[in-house]
Amino acid sequence: MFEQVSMAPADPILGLTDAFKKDSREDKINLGVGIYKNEMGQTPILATVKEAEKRLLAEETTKSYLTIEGIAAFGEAVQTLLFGQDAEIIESKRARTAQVPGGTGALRTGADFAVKKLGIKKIWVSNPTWANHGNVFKTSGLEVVTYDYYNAETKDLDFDAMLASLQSVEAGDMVLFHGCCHNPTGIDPTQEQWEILAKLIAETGAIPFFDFAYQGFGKGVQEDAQGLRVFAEHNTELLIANSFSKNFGLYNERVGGITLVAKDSDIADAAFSQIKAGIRSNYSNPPAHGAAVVATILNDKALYAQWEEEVAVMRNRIQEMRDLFVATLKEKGVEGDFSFISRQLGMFSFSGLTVEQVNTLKEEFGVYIVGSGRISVAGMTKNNMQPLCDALAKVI
Ligand code: PLP
Ligand code: TYF
Repeated sequence: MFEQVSMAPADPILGLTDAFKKDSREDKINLGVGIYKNEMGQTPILATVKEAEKRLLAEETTKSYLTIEGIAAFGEAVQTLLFGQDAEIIESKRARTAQVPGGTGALRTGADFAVKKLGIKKIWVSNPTWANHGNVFKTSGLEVVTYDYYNAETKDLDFDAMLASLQSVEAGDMVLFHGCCHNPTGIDPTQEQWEILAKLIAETGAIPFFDFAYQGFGKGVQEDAQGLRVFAEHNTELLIANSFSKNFGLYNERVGGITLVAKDSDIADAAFSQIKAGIRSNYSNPPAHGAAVVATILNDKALYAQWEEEVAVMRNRIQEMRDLFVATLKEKGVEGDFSFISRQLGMFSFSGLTVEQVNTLKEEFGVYIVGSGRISVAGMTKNNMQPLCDALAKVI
């Protein structure tokens, strides 16, 4: 029967990585996939992760199954990271967290729950958004519609247009927000804008779903949670999909959390039992190693402090590359104001490059950028900055 099946389209981002690997040019530059690279162009293992792994190797006594929801200390640590120390949500036991395989696993688990147990039919996502959002939500059975987000002219958030499209949200819909470091634009709402959005969504009776894949990459671990925390003040029900792929560099360990917040603890228990039932019928229970590493670090005062430093190093290096990129383009006399790149947050910048320019960069200069013009700033280094900006000077 398999001969009836046609070839699936390549993932636009992962397909680019494949093409990059096949490129034999030595001076090729990969600004495609959102993976952090250090000044040497490497994606290193964090020192805190190495230390936690050393401890786990010495102390682990069993490889027996975890529970469906995973390591309890992991779930508690996730909630503290999301809502803050001593948050009301935690004190009143209104949140439940399941350890899941990555942010993607969290999105899928949340979407399955929304469709099967809440009867939700439609999810609103920003235009543009991460390419995989549509895949995940459609596979869960949701209709995916978009709200306006980006103003290509001002290279900023089009907040008025965003509010105007969100006027059409109805009770029983779900609305996805990027907790911070919006992928692909690098543009987040301000504190005041989060307030307005939080109140608006509360009035609609829709469920807010936060995708939180870059906590710590924007302004800081606590600062980046402000939008979510404002939403939690105005909305008694929430779903949050968080990923530890980037901020712990645990990409291939597949570590994330799905957290639900309910009106009270009893409602949370019943709702969470259905999330667990969904997991049971999907992959039964999560892999242990990555989450054990995260729990070890987040629950140890010294390791936590060191981890925050390590996240700050990654965040600051990206910001430094943003500023250097803007300065180098100017130095080379490239026309236009690129200062918006310094203002954007997280791994990505929406460059405004056209598909033709992106193609020329790849074919003639070995510079790999996603077709949308999204640049992974995390792939820039002091070493590749000159050739990168020379190439850009030629195509712009
Ligand atoms: N959400 C967004 C916005 C992302 O950019 C990513 C990864 O790049 C994810 C979710 C998925 O994260 P994970 O790799 O943990 O599945
Ligand atoms: O660069 C991005 O936006 C992501 C990266 O399983 C990514 O698509 C790659 C593989 C994966 C999840 C995310």
